Amino acid sequence: MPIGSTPLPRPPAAPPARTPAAPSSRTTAPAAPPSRPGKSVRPAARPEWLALKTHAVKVGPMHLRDMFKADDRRGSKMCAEAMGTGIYLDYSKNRVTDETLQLLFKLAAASEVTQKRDAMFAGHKINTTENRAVLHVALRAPKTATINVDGRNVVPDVHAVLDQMMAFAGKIRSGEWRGNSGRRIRNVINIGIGGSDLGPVMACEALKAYSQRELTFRFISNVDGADFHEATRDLDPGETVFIICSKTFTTLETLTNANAAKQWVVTTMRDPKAVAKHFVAVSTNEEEVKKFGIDPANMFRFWDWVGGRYSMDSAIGLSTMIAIGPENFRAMLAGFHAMDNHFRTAPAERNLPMLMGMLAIWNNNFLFGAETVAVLPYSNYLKRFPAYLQQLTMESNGKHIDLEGMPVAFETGPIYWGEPGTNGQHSFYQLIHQGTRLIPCDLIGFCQPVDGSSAEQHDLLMANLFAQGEALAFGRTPEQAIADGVPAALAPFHVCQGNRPSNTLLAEKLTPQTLGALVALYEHMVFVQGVVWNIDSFDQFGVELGKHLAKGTAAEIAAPRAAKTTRDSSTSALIKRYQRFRKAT
Ligand code: G6Q
Repeated sequence: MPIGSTPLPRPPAAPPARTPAAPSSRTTAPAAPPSRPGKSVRPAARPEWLALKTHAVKVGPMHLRDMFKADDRRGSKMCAEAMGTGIYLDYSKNRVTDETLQLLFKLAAASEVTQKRDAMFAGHKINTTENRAVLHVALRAPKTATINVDGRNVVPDVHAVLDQMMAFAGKIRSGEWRGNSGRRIRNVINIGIGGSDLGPVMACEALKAYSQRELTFRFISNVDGADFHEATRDLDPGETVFIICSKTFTTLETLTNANAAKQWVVTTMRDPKAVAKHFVAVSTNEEEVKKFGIDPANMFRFWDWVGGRYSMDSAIGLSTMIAIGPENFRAMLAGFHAMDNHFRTAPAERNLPMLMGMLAIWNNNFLFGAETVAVLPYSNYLKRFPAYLQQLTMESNGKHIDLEGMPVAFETGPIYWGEPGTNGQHSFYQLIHQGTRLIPCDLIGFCQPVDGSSAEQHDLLMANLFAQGEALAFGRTPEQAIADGVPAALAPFHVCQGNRPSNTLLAEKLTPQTLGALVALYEHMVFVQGVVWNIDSFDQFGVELGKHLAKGTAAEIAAPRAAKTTRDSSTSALIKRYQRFRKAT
């Protein structure tokens, strides 16, 4: 499909047969999806959805070049700042008109985004498939707030855990906490996976400049023993503390790595009691923590109303707090909270999560059927941010069943991916500029560098960000190419069609506060999308299926080669071949 010219809107998807999807026997989903009598919401059948479909036919042929020419204030009009967070969004390089925005806001209103947002903040059980409240916003609520779940105010519990974390982090940072042989702790290793890993990994990298540099931070997630080996091979267990992060404390990868760590510590130090000084846990499951041998006094709690991918500001962030210190951690929470307040109170047209959520829906469902979004942070410290966002967005909104238990009639969660600029410019940006696919981009930049990097070097970094946004939107015409000295015969190869949409997020500086606000922005953007698509953004039965399957397969690998299998012929042949060669080596 030619991107720069006239992409036809996708033909409306055939309405699916409204038969309930068969519940998977492997998940813990309730057999019958939660029904909401009298509320059969079918987003694609809403008049507001259909109005956007019609409108897309009109906007499809328009080029950003003409939109900017027609209104020289577009760049200063189509922008918004989330007050109190320092985050500024320029969305003018999206292929939208004022009318598009109005229609998108009407769709949001018809989908009851604000009512559902308020229900989330009030602690209602909006994660209906798991019958849970969704209260990551309580993790950053001030002490004075009241948020009830099942009649109990959870805010004091949150602050009690924060105090416990602060005390422990302070002891590690000051050297007061000693290892079993009396030596100071110099290495902190987080063992966890998915939501119990990606947030701390990203935050520790993003805020490295604020961290206590004498401490080494490492993260072990993969069940591949190489991950454990590489993280520990040059460390002294006597100077190492392990934080075992697992909401359930039953996750195969985490427990396997935690046991490997226990063995490493106990055998090297020749003392089973060493566990007490070298292991702490972050979990909701006290019983399993105790079974592992960790004293519950060294356990940091969180709650079932915190989803794994929404947990980096809970006790799961303990490694982050040790790295950057309690004060900086509090500043990060304040950033999250400032964005929560903005999301709760700003009108739609100035509300960043609402704008980004609805614009992504426009790109995904109406104008282009854009299948992916590239996240391009112009900050090397944010190099793990795209990976973090992949989980946040794709685990939340990668759903094909709506809240009524019916298949959806449209595309849901786009694929998020990315790399920091300027590195990506020297590889995959080619496809974004001149390929056949439409890839909306989020460009993220900061006005000031964090570390000792020179102002000149930072100017160059930001010049690249601005230039890329411009090139994506306006491209390069054959005339411009020829004027730049390209021979006429080669001009077509140098043409960039432009008309590639992008958001630019600009903040003053990458501080703990800014990082918190940035993460909360994407959390709430995901929420807005999930509400409009009428899906449960807070369950993850697909991920759980993987956990379940791996256990059965591991048992089969351990069984004798001749053992009977119930598996398909491909999987069973692969297992047998693996068993043969595994033995041979
Ligand atoms: C996140 C997911 C998933 C989860 C991991 C680890 O939202 O549910 O990524 O965080 O599977 O689970 P545990 O914390 O229970 O070990």
